Order: sequence, then C-alpha cells, then structure tokens
Amino acid sequence: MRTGTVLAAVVMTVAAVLAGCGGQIGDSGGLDAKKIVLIPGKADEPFYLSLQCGAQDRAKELGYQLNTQAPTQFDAAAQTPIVTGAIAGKPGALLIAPTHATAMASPMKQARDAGIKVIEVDTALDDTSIALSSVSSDNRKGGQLAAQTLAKLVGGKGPVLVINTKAGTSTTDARAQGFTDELKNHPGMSSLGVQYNNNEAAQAASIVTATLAAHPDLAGIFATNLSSTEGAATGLRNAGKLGAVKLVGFDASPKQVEDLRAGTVQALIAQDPATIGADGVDQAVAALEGKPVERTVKTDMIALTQADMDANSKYFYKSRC
Ligand code: T6T
Repeated sequence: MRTGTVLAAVVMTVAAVLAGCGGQIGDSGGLDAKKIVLIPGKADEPFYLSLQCGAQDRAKELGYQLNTQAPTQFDAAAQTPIVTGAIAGKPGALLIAPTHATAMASPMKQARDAGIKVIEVDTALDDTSIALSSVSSDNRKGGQLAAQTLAKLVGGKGPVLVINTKAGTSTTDARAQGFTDELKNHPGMSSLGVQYNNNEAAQAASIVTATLAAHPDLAGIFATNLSSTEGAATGLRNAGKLGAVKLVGFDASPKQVEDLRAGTVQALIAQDPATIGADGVDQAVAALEGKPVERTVKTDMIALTQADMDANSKYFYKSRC
C-alpha cells in the first residue's frame, strides 16, 4: 500500500472505533453529541422556567434531547455540584446561567476541558474564553431604559434607590450600572445608592422600610430583578406608599404582572427568556454540528406599563411550559 492509502485506512479505523464508542471525532471522552444539559440559575422561578420552555421546544424541533438540572438557590455553592454531576453524564453541550461571574469559572472550565460545548444563557462569566457563545438581554441597556422610565414617572426629580440582587451576578450588575450611568442625564434626580437583597424578596421589603425611615422624600425605586421587585412592592405596601413612591422593576413574573395591573408597580422591563433558551440551543447545536457559532447574541426587552401590558402579553413569564 502507498503511504496515502495507509494513512486513509488508519483515519477510517480511528473514526470507526470512535463512532462505535458513541464518541465524537476529536473527543476521547465518549460524549453523547445528541444530549444537551441546561443548568439555570434557580429552580421553580418563572424567568428560568420560561427560558427552559423555549430551550426544550427548540431542542425537540432540532432532534436533540435536553435535560434540565437546577439549583434550589441562586448560589455558586449550590450550582457547582450540579455542573460536576452534569459533566459525569457526558452531554455534548451544556447551556448554563452561571450564578457568579468568577466563582463558576472553575466548574465551567472543567466542562469545557472535558470537550463539552459550553454556552452561556442569561448570565455570563467575566472570563470570556470558556463559553463559546453568550445569549442574553442587553442588560446595561435595560438598566438605562429603567432609568429613563423612572425619570418620566417622577417628573425628573427626587432621590431614587437601586435594589440589586447579589453582587457578582453579571446581568443585574450590568442593569444597576446602566441605571446609574443614565441617571447622570437627569440632573434633578439623585442616587441613594445600591443595596443588595441577596435575591430574597423579604430582604428587599426590609430595605424599602429602612430607606423610607431615613429618606421620607424617596421618589422612586429601581429593582433589578424579580425578587427585588416583588419584595419592594411589599415594602411600599407595608409603608402605605404604593403609587406615591414610583417602582420600576426588571422581569415579568405572574406576581409582577398582577402588581403592574393593580398599580402597585408602575413599569416592568420584561425580557424574552424563551428566546434566550431557544437561541442558546441553536448555538449549542451549531457548535455540535461544526457550524459557525455567534460569540454574543442579544435578545429583546420591553418596558411594560399598565396601559400597554395586555397588548404585549407575550412577554409575560410562565410558571410552567
Ligand atoms: O432577572 C432574571 C435573570 O435575568 C437574572 O440573571 C437573575 O434573576 C432573574 O432570574 C429573575 O429572578
């Protein structure tokens, strides 16, 4: 046999052995290229459930199997063992919302080093070399939109507070930053700073109570996600300040939508989590099939008010698929 023929025979044999093991060429780990695992930030939470519904539908459409494994808390210590377990299951791809921009780098690197295609959905790591693609809302822009919306509601005047979730969450940190930057364009408004509710609604309610005691002239609040908005609404209700202090929140859970309808919240910046999930699967499948992957994909957001909410009900989040 000539050298070229021998080489071709060796390549074909190696490919056949890998195929027999259910592995991919170039991967000795025997990954299942038809299997995708989704690890959201938190279980039983309408934003991530809506994301999961979008991802499941798209995976089915494309002939892939998608399993979801979620931590009970939005916390890196709770999410890390789930990533480790998922790696052991040898999926071809991992869709993940990292609960911390640096603390989740190590387990996600382990997934990448095992040959798994890592795609970020919603949140992202600071280290952009680990995931192949990041799909999310433009969160900084969402924060700016929240500031513009709140400025209109308070007539461009007065002190305002930001209630953020957990420091180190890429999305909500970007929202708070966008809000603070945009506030500079509204000289009549002043910032009372950023306080953290640890993603617990009850802590957001306490922050509102304490802030009102120290600043009875509080004009408005920007709450950066679901838990902070739901909790801030409770705090305002407890203080008898509903409607007097304007509240703009991120997300559109069933409870938040109900609060918007009742006038408890004046505006919601709704994301499109189902599309984040579907686009995440598209990127994972492109990577698995050796097609071009987009490093950054941005999805839509909309500011919902009581007046236009029903015309935009497709943005309301779901509690089940
Ligand atoms: O706001 C969403 C998500 O975008 C964020 O990263 C974390 O909080 C939520 O899941 C809402 O609870």
